[in-house]
Amino acid sequence: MSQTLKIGITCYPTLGGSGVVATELGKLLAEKGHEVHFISHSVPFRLGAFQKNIYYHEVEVNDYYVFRYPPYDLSLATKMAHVAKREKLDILHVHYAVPHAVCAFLAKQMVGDDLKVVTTLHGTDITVLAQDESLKDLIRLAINESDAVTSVSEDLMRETREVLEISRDIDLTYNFVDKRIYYPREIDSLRSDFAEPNEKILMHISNFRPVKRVADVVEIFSMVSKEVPARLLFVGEGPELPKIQCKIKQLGLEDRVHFLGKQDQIAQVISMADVLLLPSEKESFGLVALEAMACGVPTIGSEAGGIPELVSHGKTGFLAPIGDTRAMADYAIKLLKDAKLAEQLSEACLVRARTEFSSDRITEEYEQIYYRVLGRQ
Ligand code: GMT
Repeated sequence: MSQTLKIGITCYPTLGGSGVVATELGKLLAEKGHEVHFISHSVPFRLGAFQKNIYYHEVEVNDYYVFRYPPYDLSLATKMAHVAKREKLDILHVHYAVPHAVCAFLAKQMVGDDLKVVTTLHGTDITVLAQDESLKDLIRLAINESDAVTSVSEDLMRETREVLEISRDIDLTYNFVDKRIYYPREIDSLRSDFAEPNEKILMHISNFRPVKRVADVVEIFSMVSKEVPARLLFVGEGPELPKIQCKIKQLGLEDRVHFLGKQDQIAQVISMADVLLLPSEKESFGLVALEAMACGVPTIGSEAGGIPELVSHGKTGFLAPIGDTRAMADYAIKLLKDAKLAEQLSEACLVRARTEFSSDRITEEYEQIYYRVLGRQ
């Protein structure tokens, strides 16, 4: 099927893996000739340079004087409906149930049934928001009324069914990486800014929210650095950062820990690492572990959520129960002391990322879902 479509995409444009996946998907669909319309409050941060077939529609919030809280969700729903009618969209693909799938549901009521809604669940909409009784019915409605629902892992699919007590079909569509961007980069000069040639680099990249268990990263590093000359690089920013900086000071590790802040060129940054640490409490997928995998960097982390579907234990990394920092440190020591094992894992990472999680494959899976809901298969 090569018929091109008109697709509206809504995501959280300013942060997070869900925004990255939605934006990269839109760019890839546009490259394949589909017309892609991003509908959001800001330009998606990974959109980059002007590209053929990509349009951006900004949602402006009406702050009429009676509104105590300007209703962004209503403005978004209205904008979706306007864009869908004017541009004759076939599909609205929304990333996150709240509020995006709810807004798409409203837009569909305004436009008519020819407009099909595809909702992708990314995690915290289910693992956090759907636990809130006051939001449960709304999330269930948005999911049940979507023409197709996709989940980024089997674990998230299971949790969605369990928490929301729903039985509808959900497609498993893993996240992906573009191999033209994510591949092992030449990093010798960058690396020497942080580590001596004999030192290993451990890295953690996140938004430093409590679910990421960043304190575990510090504990793991503290144990590892007693056995292996090593440095720890933190990438990203977030609420736990000050606490973590205190902990590093208490443990006397300041000289060996570096904070790089938010970074755009993640492939270059990750390529410096010998291992990525991801000891999260919750993680529906763990996009950063896939980005690392595609750069040949194994992950050591927790067995939370969808991580075991992504990181193949013993082959592309090592996993331990949530909070078992001793086991994670032991795996890291084993890996960092054994050059042959490290090379084996690194090669397996490249193969797995390029086959199981290739952008070509996953983009096609999404296209098949679009054609299916439109009855054009
Ligand atoms: O992990 C976060 O805090 C950000 C969050 C988001 O909104 O982007 O990430 C979720 O979606 C990503 C893309 O599908 C997944 O890789 C993350 O695992 C997921 N986060 C959680 O489940 C905590």
